[in-house]
Amino acid sequence: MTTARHDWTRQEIAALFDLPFADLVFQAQGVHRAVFPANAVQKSQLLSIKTGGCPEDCGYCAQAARYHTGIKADKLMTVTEVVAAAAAAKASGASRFCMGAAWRGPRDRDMAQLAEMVHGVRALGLETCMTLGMLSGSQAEALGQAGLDYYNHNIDTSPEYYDDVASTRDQADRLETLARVRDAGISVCCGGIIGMGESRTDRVGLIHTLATMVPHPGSVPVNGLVPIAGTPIGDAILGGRAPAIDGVEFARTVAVARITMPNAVVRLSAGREAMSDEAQALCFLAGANSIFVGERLLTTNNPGRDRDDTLFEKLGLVPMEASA
Ligand code: SAM
Ligand code: DTB
Ligand code: SF4
Repeated sequence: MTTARHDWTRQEIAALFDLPFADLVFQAQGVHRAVFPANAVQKSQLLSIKTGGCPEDCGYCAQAARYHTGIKADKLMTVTEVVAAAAAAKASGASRFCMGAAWRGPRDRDMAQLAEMVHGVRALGLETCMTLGMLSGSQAEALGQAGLDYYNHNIDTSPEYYDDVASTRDQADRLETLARVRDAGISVCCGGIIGMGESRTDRVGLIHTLATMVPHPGSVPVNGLVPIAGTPIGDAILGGRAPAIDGVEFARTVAVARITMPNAVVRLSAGREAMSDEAQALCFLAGANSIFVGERLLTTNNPGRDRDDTLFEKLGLVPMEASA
């Protein structure tokens, strides 16, 4: 652990983004090495425990019921199915297991089943994370009591751009859930998506919101947009009406997250399937130290074990052990 600042200004964050690339990455790598083992990258596995049919309108999401994306709605998986998937993930080398549900928020009557999933997955020695949408205070407490290590709830982008991304909720609603998660003693996993047509200023605003949280999120996912046909944002990118992700700009965002939130695990999350090995290597140099492994994220493809084993071998990376 190192002392972390919470008083970052937008100007300071913009100045980091503006640095020559090598200066930025050199600084990020220095911060990284002062806190984390240099070449260790955590392997996390995602499981969609409840897919599709979501009432929200997030403009990037394959699971929003209102967009025609070809994803069919499923009901909540059973505890046995989830624990079996977690055991398989552990056997293939994951040390963290993240369970995602396409809900605006869970129903109170689902909470007992969700708590059992946390118990079952933790008992395997895996670090646990859930992402279930908005939580009430009592729902957050129930998950905390079940021993959930992290709750993922992303702010996605800057406060100014958020209304262009989703209209069925405000970013302020997200911040309220995050406060409830903290109050329940659960570590916060919070980040955003790059490549949704946002500006550099929006990326500065995203990192500024995260880096001024007290405490910082323990875990910061930086997702590269996976453009989904049938969603407003995916169609804009696929149709060339908004710019696709630039690999160097993506690595800059990772570096700025690493420098401003030195103790956080920075996650190179969605979007790796479309990234070259070189682009991913830049992100590791910039301080990313966690990835999702396996062939699927929630509804989209991920590189899979063979490609990632080769990547780890090529770059001399080693898996990070579970801290749970
Ligand atoms: N429904 C819950 C919620 O929105 O909080 C949990 C699941 S939601 C799919 C989890 C996160 O995945 C979103 O907040 C978003 O940041 C990320 N995500 C979803 N679709 C994505 C996409 N097409 N590309 C990149 N990231 C995506
Ligand atoms: C996060 O920030 N990224 C993960 C996890 N949290 C839940 C989700 C990525 C989803 C990518 C699109 C999909 O597979 O549907
Ligand atoms: Fe629903 Fe989450 Fe997708 Fe938004 S990101 S539509 S809340 S599943």
